[in-house]
Amino acid sequence: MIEIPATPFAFRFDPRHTALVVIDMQRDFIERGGFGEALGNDVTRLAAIVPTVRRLLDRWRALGGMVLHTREAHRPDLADCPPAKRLRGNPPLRIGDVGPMGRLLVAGEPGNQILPELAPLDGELVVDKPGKGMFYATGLHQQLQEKGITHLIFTGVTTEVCVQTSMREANDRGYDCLVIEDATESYFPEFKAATLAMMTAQGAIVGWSATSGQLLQATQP
Ligand code: C5J
Repeated sequence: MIEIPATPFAFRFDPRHTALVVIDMQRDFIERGGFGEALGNDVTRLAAIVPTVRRLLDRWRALGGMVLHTREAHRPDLADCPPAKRLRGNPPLRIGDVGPMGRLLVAGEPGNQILPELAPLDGELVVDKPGKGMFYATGLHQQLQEKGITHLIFTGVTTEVCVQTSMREANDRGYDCLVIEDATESYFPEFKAATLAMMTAQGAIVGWSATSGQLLQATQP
């Protein structure tokens, strides 16, 4: 059992029953010309966490822990994309439209690929999710249960959308969840700060937060 200092109090986990979760580190959100930019965001903020996520991946792989990657991805026929999601607002490009990296948020397109620096290795679980949360319409809970996973450590983007939604879904399903503060990012710094504060408030009502340094220190070989 490993214990690390965390907010609001120490987080204890057994790496054999803990998965490192990397949420949506795909070109659609992090590179210019993708879905994130189509929504009017400055995407440059998000790339800053890539080296930190990579350090955590390297450590977790060295420990032999389970790694789970997600992508926000829709089927090419968009049958899994409700009109309420696709037609919201007035962006220049919508989900399924063709942009510089192919069709936005569509599985198999260049923009839907995970950044090469963080590419999944053979044997790592990759979940394509049509929603913001990783449990909705994915069958993931059963797969994690079959592998004996009880704890989840979250990284990725964006803090207040897909990371927070996935962590809340996980909390409701009984997982103990830790989010790594400097391995998650938002287009809006104030939303990131508020999300971390609200999830860890009230005695870790959704879960814990810690820094990558704290996790690396506690998992030194
Ligand atoms: C968003 C995500 N922000 N991965 N998706 O639409 O957070």
